[in-house]
Amino acid sequence: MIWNPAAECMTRAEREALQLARLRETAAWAAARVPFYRGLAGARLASLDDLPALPFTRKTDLREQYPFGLFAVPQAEVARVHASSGTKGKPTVVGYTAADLDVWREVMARAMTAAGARRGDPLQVAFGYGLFTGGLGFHDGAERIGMTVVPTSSGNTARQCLLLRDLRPAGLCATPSFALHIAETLADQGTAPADLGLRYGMYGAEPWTEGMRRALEQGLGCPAFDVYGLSEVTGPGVSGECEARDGLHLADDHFLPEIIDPATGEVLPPGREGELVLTTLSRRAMPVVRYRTGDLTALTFEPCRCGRTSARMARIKGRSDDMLIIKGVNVYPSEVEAALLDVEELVPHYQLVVDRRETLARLEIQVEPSAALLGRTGESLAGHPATEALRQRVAARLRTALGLGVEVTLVAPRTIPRSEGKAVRVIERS
Ligand code: DLL
Repeated sequence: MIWNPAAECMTRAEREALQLARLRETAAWAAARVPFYRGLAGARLASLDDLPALPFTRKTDLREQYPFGLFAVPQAEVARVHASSGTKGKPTVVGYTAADLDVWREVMARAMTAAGARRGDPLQVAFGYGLFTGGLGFHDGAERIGMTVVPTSSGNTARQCLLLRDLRPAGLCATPSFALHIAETLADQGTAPADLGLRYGMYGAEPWTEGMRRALEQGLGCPAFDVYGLSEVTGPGVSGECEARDGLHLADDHFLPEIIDPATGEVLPPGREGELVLTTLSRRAMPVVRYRTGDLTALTFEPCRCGRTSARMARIKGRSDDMLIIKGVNVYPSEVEAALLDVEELVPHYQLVVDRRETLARLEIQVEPSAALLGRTGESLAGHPATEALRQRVAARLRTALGLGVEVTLVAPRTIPRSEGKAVRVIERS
């Protein structure tokens, strides 16, 4: 089912005409109301090809304009604010007019419908509620569809499991790492995935891999769909997977995507991996032009078999600032996850420990083997005869995947801290 066929299935020509009209409106709106964007006044926008001539907006610009410097409407017209977590200094505040919230609900309804959500379905929303856009974004989208919302928010894993069993929601949404923690807890309690009756899971807010998708589908007994977004541009719903699960459909009538080479800023052609840059096309409270997301992906404009005609983006590989440089080799945590989950005996609980105390940074990968592996013999990890052989196999797999020798430590099941939101994958020792 397609939520809004008129918007989601228009021809490329119709889409591009709409994008150009909205881009001009956005540039004029921002130039007239936001000092930071004054330079956009009179920018030449004869076609979409003129977009690369406009300057980028960076995360640092949002920080410098904290809290309201990029707002384009008086405070009284701001219906809601959200904020980024602000792990590095001040948070980034973003604002929405009532009409902006309507657009957000619309794009969420599209992404959730593409994943299988239907009017009347109960949905357990296990994303955090509050300044983070996950909880309220899914909540509002679900209400727009006419679903029955179960707003559990994040955390309290035992209660999440109880409600999944007793309220029998059709869908669950959470970060993939928290969903995995829920699945593991259900298994501990002896609940079989098939007994839950879940029909779909919608996951996002952090990078994840196909291996994680398999683990979630097995652990929760339902297909897993990727939903992407960021607060600077609106929140979840910027893109999401359909039943074909062959890339995430961008709501590109509201968010105009480009891919650039992160080093040079040059625009890259479809299919090439680079940094995603987004321009909002309908946002009024806080338009952003050519926002550098830091997220690495690639675009395709090929038609999808589901009938939607939007641009699609590949699963996010990671953020450029998550990239580690170890002995001159670039390493993304998602590449480590993908390699680890090729090894059947491992579970998706892992951490990258970076030690910078010596001149050359060293990387240690800590990962848990599945409890079943040890359970068969009842032995402890250290004394288990298979441990050293498995460790060597994991190290060899990582060496091939990363092009780098890393230290591997198999840690006892349940020792890596479990996540209730965005998982912390990298620990720095310095
Ligand atoms: O994480 C919005 C969101 C909530 C998306 C719920 C999906 C589901 P922020 O806290 O502003 O917003 O963080 C945005 O998270 O730039 C990406 O680096 C990362 N991210 C979000 N979704 C995905 C995804 C929300 N599906 C930042 N895959 C983004 C990989 C993701 N990374």
